[in-house]
Amino acid sequence: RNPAKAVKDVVESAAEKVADVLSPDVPGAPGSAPPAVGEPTTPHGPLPPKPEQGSPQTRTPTGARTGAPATATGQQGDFLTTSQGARLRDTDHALKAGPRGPVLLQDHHLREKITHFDHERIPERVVHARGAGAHGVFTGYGTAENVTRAAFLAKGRETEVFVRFSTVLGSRGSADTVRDTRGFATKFYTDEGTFDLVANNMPVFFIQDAIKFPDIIHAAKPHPDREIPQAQSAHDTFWDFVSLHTEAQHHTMWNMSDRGIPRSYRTMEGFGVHTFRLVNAAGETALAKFHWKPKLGVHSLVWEEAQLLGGIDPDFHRRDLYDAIEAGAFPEWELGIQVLPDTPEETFAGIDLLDPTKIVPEELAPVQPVGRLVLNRTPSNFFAETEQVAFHVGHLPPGIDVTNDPLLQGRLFSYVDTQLTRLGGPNFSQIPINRPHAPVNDMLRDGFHQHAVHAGVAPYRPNSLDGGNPFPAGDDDHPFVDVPVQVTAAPKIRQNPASFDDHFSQARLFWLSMSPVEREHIIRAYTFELGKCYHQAIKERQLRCLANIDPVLCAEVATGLGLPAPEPTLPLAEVTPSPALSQVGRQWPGDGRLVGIVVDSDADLDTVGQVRRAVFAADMVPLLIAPHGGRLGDLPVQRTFATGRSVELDAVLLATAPVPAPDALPARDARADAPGATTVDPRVLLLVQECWRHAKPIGAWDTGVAVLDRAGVSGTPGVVTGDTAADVFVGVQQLMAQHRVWERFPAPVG
Ligand code: HDE
Repeated sequence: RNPAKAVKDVVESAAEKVADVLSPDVPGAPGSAPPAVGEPTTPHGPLPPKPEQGSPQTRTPTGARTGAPATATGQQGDFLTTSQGARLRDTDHALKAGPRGPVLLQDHHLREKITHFDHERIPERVVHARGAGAHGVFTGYGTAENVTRAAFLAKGRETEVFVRFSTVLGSRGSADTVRDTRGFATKFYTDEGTFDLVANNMPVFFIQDAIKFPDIIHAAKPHPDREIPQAQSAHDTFWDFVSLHTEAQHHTMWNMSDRGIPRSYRTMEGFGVHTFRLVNAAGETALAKFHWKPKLGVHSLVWEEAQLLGGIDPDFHRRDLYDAIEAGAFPEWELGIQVLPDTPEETFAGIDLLDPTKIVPEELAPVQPVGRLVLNRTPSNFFAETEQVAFHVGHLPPGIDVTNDPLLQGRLFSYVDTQLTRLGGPNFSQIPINRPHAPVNDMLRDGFHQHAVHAGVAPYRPNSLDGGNPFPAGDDDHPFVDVPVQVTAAPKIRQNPASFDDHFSQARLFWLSMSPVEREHIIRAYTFELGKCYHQAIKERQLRCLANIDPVLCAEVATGLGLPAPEPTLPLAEVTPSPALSQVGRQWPGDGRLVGIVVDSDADLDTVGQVRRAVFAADMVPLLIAPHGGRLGDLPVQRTFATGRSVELDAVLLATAPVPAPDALPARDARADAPGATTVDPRVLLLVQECWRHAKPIGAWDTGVAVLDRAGVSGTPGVVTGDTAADVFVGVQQLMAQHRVWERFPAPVG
């Protein structure tokens, strides 16, 4: 399905429906009462299966479709049964010796019900516990054929995918908008076996060798004594580790930048981090780095928004993902590769390609698009799909192979190992979401949770009893072939190459590539995080690291901490900035962005209706924010002044100047009594002032203009007024293309 067309369809034929999806007051919308089906007193036939109950759930372990959605069960039959299918008369009362008990041990239904409940939870992921997933389709462009034989990249080839986004540090129930790295793991169910691209939204990692992974994670997770802080890096153990283990400085800089607080999963880049080795049909190899490029561009929250959202809507990113898909604004990325020659040195432009703390700037090796990912379906069941999905960097199709990056090599071990505990045994690839879509014909047998009923007597090779099956694939049968890379004769040693000792040059490259406003954000982030540390020695040590990255950065953070700025201990690296790393200065489409429209019964509702349609026509979603829920005239209200908060909006339009309800508390803000003051509902004032602080475009017409005066923002950058509401929206839309009104941020750091 073409997402652009889907949005147009929504606009033209069902504009109301999209708004209704977001309206808690409309039947069928999330949060509203379910559609009326009568009182639940009589057995009735099964509900129709949801469309999502199709593949990949309907695959057998051998990849064959079963026809019936055998695994899509639950709440669909006429009668309640035990797990064995016996119909039950009563599930509300335990079996007792008389109404006053005691309860009888023989009550199998009671024990089955409670025992199953007792075991409903599985261990959360040790990292990346908090996540949200979606199904989609990947379409190859055919542009990678000269470098890889991976068939799913062929021109026009469509492959089903499941993507799971995540934060790294927080528990399953933690907030979405914390400052952290984000996971971006994609399972491509290719015809040649599953390919898992287990990526992050940052292109580098804290450590160069997998053996350090427990160290960085122990340091970053909550302190072991009090188990705080949750989902944060702003604490002593994290900064203790990264200031001592200086190879972490580059990744830490990314975390302190706006990349650490994405606006949406839809506006994140993704990076495979490691260098992979590609093999083409002729057996020639190239090195490559994988990139996901979001269609909507890279956008971030501002720190105050992220903090507010942690309380107001801890599910902000999840909700955004699901709402966008359900509204037809399907999230979209291009997969790209940087292709680098496979030389014995495994370096490019002096950059060691096995060092996962280094990037290759796009200006030196352009990212070449090789396919398109569209997420178009939300999961039917969070646990079955998002929680049970199991990724592995070793799940590779023919044409893509690993390199000797020591971080990648350790990951190759870790991912199966962790699933053994998390998913309870070695058969997790038989869980519906993990089943390959390619035919599976392995000789793995038995084990906990074995679902397959394997036929045959000879799961070994060679055999004659099963006719010699299964046979190894020949060269012409598209097998996975390990690239016969030359292993250099070298002593067995616990050591990294000398080039891995450069820990600061690319942190400096990143810093110098930022625009002034992005640098300002980085300074504030370091100052905030180090300001939350208790130990003076840690702050001083991190300042010494910053001095080796950039003296301005170091001095600004030192000032914020009230500490002297140390001198660098190493010469500052000579680097060429990479403009591609900056988020500022580009224009992006606004698909699926949220535009709040403040209205009340005094507003010109015809004009509001026209603006609302214009917002839809721009592929954005209008949210009417009114004093009460329900409808204003014919228009559905999505948020009230009580439930609407600025942080979920990308821009706000004011069609009116709502006065506070006479009985509202607080009825008026303090300044309302000042001579000549216009009284505006303080919740609307707060909304406008927050939008202004967070550098969001603001527009007003008619009496709405008075709100700008009361909020003290009239005539400032990014505040649009005009003769007609249509003009105002056009002005706001233009501003939205650059995401924020960057001029509103404090004076740039030079
Ligand atoms: Fe992971 N990582 N990781 N990681 N990782 C896991 O596997 C690990 C690394 C990444 O949504 C775990 O199934 C080691 C880099 C993502 O299910 C575990 C090392 C990158 C996800 C694990 C790394 C990642 C994980 C925990 C250093 C970016 C979430 C649960 C050698 C390229 C996948 C699980 C999902 C999850 C180990 C480093 C990305 C423990 C040992 C670098 C997106 O196996």
